[in-house]
Amino acid sequence: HVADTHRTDLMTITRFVLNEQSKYPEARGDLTILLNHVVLGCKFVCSAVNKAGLAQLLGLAGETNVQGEEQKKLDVLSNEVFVKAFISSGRTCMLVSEENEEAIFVEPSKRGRYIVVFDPLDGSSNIDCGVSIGTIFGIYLAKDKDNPALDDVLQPGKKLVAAGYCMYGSSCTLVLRTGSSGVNGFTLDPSLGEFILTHPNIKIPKKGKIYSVNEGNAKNWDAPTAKYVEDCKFPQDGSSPKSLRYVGSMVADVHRTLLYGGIFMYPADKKNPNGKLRLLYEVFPMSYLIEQAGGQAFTGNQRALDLVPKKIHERSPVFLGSYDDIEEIKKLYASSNGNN
Ligand code: P6P
Repeated sequence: HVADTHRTDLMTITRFVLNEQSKYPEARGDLTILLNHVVLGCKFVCSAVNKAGLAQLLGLAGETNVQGEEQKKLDVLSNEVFVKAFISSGRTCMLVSEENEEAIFVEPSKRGRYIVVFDPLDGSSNIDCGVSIGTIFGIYLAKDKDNPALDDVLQPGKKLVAAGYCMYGSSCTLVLRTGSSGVNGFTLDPSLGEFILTHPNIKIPKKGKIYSVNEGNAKNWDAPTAKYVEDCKFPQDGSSPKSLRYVGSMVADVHRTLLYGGIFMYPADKKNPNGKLRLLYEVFPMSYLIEQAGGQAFTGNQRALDLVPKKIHERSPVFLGSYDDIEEIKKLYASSNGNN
């Protein structure tokens, strides 16, 4: 009976977001409209990414299309689609994209109360080999939509009102946290063109058996990170070693960590004192989701979501995942900071 109900009572992301809105009688539906435009962008990118492999075959990428236009790179195309979708929603006043050096201030006639920080196609260097890639986004509320300022977006991640990612892999999965709900996952049913709720109220396992890091940077790690990884491989307490899983595409590595547990880390190292990942539109949205799912996100010095950005493209080290696993790395940094 349950299976039938599920089949005939489809919970689409559109219905889900509307249900969320109904919990706030005073809500004007602006966030609902904005999220619908996020979903529109994700559907477009999913379709474009799935065709990417055929682009060369069909003579699309790098060639000129029928209008004689140079075929755009997927990440540029994805960025344009999201920028246009957010502006046309009429619910944003500022946008910060990984693809744009400067923040985009929306023209006054189209301004709304929200600010979107996003990476339109993270991990895009993996497209040509078919590895999963994704869109990552976070949504802030502007103080005054008619006078948006950078200060509105240089806010700690704990101020986010919503965040999520869409992973373009064997399936197209959108994971989102908005309003008072928990973390929910939706899978695109291409035959319906709808995202269907497939992972309700995701909770990350309290402890995991997987660590995820680019071991190629081991030469440059600081002592706490090196010690933590050593303990993953040669546990002191006689427990079995953890498994290493590293895709090299943040959305894929974080999605696996969220569902299976364990730890994902991009630490600082001698070459990159702030790590590699961008704070506003990679570290904050993923940390927000992991925390809301019962995990933790740590920078090596503090809770990731407490960090106050000074620049829109600044980087930050990050250790995120299962609550107990992050406790371990926090102890190692605490004792190391204590000794310094
Ligand atoms: P590395 C992809 O380029 C990316 O920005 C993230 O998606 C990913 O987690 C990281 O960089 C991988 O970096 O140095 O391990 O190749």
